[in-house]
Amino acid sequence: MSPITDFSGRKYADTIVLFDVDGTLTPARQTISQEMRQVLADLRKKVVIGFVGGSDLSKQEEQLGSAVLGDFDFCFAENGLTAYRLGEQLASQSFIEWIGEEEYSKLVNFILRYIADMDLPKKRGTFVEFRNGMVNVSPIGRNCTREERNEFEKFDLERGLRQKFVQDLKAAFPHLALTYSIGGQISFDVFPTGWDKTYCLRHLEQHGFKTIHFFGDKTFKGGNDYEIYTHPEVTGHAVKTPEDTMRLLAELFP
Ligand code: M1P
Repeated sequence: MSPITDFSGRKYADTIVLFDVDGTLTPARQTISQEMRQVLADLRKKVVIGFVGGSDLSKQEEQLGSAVLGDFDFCFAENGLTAYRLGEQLASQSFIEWIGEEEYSKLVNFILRYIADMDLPKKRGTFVEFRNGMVNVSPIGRNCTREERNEFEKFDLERGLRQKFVQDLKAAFPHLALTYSIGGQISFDVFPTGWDKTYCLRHLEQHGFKTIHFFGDKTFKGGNDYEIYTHPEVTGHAVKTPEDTMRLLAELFP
């Protein structure tokens, strides 16, 4: 285990604080406030900080700022399947290598046919977003407007369309060890079982942190923060909003 030499200037160099993004650092798919930026900059003088989100890095750059790789010590996009430490990319695995082209093709064909048969008030574009560590599936399509996004979320909450979609995928592909995670408003993520947010902890092993804090808003069973929030090596904190996060941080790290 190598010592935490790069973080030795911090007051608690053996403590890392990880944050979910949507609902924890920012409102869902929106940008970080100036107040939160300042809170994180002050926190970084005391501890090592990182974020772990389900989205890909480009969306996190939109939300947390284009300088995100410099503002956080660890950046974990796609649950840590795309990972950076002090701005340098870390080696990782990929979804397509794991699943193989043949099975992927069957999976994506099923998804596209399923969406074609869905009766929705609106459909837009980008129904499947292919990422390094997962695929993201959206019945309305990822390039809907913010208003359409909010409408779909409400429509889905009333009907459980994504829940049913996930059940049907599980039934159609029982031989694939896949996890389906509904972490946002309009979509769900599909990734190999075990590649949830706990995946990012693999990148921390060599650093020997004594305390790993995690803040998230979807910490309930079935939420995409649940696994890391309940991990035995992690001290989990459940929050409801970014304001909640700031309040808790002030209590924990005065
Ligand atoms: O970070 C939570 C989720 O954010 C987005 O979800 P949606 O677009 O449905 O609101 C996606 O990037 C998703 O992958 C991610 O898990």
